[in-house]
Amino acid sequence: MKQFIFLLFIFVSNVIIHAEDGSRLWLRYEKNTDFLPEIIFNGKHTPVIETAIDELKNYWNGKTVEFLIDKKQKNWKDGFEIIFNSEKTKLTARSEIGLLYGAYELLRLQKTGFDFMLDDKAAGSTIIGNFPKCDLRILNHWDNIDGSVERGYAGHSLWKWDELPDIVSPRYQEYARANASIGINGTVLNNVNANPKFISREYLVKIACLADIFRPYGIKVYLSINFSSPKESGGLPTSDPLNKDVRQWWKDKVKEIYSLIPDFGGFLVKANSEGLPGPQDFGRTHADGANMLAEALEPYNGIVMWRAFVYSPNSGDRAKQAYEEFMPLDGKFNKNVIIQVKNGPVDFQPREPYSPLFGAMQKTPLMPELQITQEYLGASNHLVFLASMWKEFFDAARQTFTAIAGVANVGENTNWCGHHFAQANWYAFGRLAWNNQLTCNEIAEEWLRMTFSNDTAFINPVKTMILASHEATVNYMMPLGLNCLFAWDHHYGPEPWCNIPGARADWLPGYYHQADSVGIGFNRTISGSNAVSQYPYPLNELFNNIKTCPENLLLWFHHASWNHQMKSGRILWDELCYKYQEGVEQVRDFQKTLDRIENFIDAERFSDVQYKLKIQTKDAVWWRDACLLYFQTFSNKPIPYLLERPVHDLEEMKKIKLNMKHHN
Ligand code: GCW
Repeated sequence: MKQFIFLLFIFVSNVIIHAEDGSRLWLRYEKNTDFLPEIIFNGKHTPVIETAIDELKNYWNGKTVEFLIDKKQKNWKDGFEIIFNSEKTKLTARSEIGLLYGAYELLRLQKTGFDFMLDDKAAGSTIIGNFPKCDLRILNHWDNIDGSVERGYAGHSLWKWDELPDIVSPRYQEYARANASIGINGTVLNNVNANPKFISREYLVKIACLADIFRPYGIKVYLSINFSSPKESGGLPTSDPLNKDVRQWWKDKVKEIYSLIPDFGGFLVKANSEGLPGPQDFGRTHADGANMLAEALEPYNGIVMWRAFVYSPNSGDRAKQAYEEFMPLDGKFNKNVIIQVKNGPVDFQPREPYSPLFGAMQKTPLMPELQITQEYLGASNHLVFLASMWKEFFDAARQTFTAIAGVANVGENTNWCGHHFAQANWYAFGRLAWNNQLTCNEIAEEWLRMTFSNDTAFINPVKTMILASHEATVNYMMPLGLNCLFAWDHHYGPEPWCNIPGARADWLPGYYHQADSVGIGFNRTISGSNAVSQYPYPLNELFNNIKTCPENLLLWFHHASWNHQMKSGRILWDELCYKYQEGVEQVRDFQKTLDRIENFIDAERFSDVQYKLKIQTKDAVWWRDACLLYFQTFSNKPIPYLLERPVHDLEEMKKIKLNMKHHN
């Protein structure tokens, strides 16, 4: 009977259907069977070139492709130029990796239905040039030695440390391929909360094995290090960065690493942050610490990515602290140090203003750290297209970057990211790291075409949905500049009331929302913490003035009265209620959108996403009710009568204790 249904299915659909578990990501090319295109290359056949040739031989449906290397095109970086005409396609790059990226571009264009002959008819050929804006496009894995992933929602780590180097999972290569296809060229394999063991010989051998697999895809390996490694694992009495023996220890360690991984990228360091060791433990500065490592790495062209995510409970407004700590060090770092700064001044919240360090540190290269994993955006349950949030950052920070990092959202789940649509965030990170001038619209459309269908009846509504999804989430979680209303231990659901006796104030929601009978929000104006003055003119004045402060950041910068007049004509309290309600309604609309396109996608992915949207809608209602009912205890105002009534009870919601395992 089963067989009969199966045959009937094939007969009716007339196509062979793959298992649609999401494992193929956006790389859903059909393999050439009858005919293999000719790929011409007269230069040296390196592993990267071989990858490029294989990809086109297997998946390019067009005629001959000729590869050319033109070393003179210095400013092309890793980019390429494609000249297409009816006879053959010429792909030129400055280096071998540019050819690989060009090969992926050809496949992308083919898959998304690009008309290669468009210009050809008129001008004889179509020319496409594509050059990256940024050199280092790096994923940061927060993967631990025991296989868990900090803030990971797609299962365990991809890296099987117990098996390596003897057993090599096929997913290592698939991972490298997926990254290369979107221009990512580096990966930090382990958590910034780093176990010193990662740089032991035992682990370096395993890491070298991964580096070998990634190399033909142009991906370099980097490691997070623990600042007290010399003491923890080197047997030295100290890890003081100015101590001669400590410096020598790092030099020897770096030498050992390069003997195993000749193209090793460098170190990522979280130091003197959230209890981790660092140079300040020895009365030294972040620059002293970073420069010691930089000196050891310099002979091999390695770099140090030193994180600026530092704050302490006794140093005033948390949003100001990274700036205060790092600005005085501007110009004091060695040239192979890059300061890695989270996009916002606090911590990957659903919406933050950009970190004022960007643009301010003029003598030190900075790289933004974006979070692809949805620590504060519904984990792998909520559909949130993060490109919208990142574009907001790029537009505001107005700086060119030589490097950019994204905290990865991949794990061993079959579909890699836990939610089919979370794959779009991995994709978007790569594309924006390559060129942050791309629009959300372009990226969303590209991804949808690659991952699902070229049918505009599918693309248009789904694109509208994903482009609205970040704002929708901000609306039902933390509108108007609110932030950090999360539950203490999982950062998934709401706990604006959370108050753990003895806990650090800056780890509790009340520190951020400051709700009282007068109003709500953190006063960061010149009459408050004065964080506004870390921004350049005229932004500082714009943020400082409640009349000109953008309303989507109002409560980030102001403690506004419940009766504050909003641009809509409503008072703040009512506006807050409307925003939460809007978020709920938006997600309900997403459910409708999805149901309408059911016939355009496979049943498996459809039902997975449908299921997740149900969770998201329930969660949106939970967020709305929790926040509004709690804040209502301060505002003492009714929820506007035109709006839906809460369906939860505040006291009941306070009892909810989530076991995050159910949300992975
Ligand atoms: O947002 C916080 C996270 C921590 C993380 C830290 C950081 C890796 O809750 O899990 O630790 O930021 O970025 O260092």
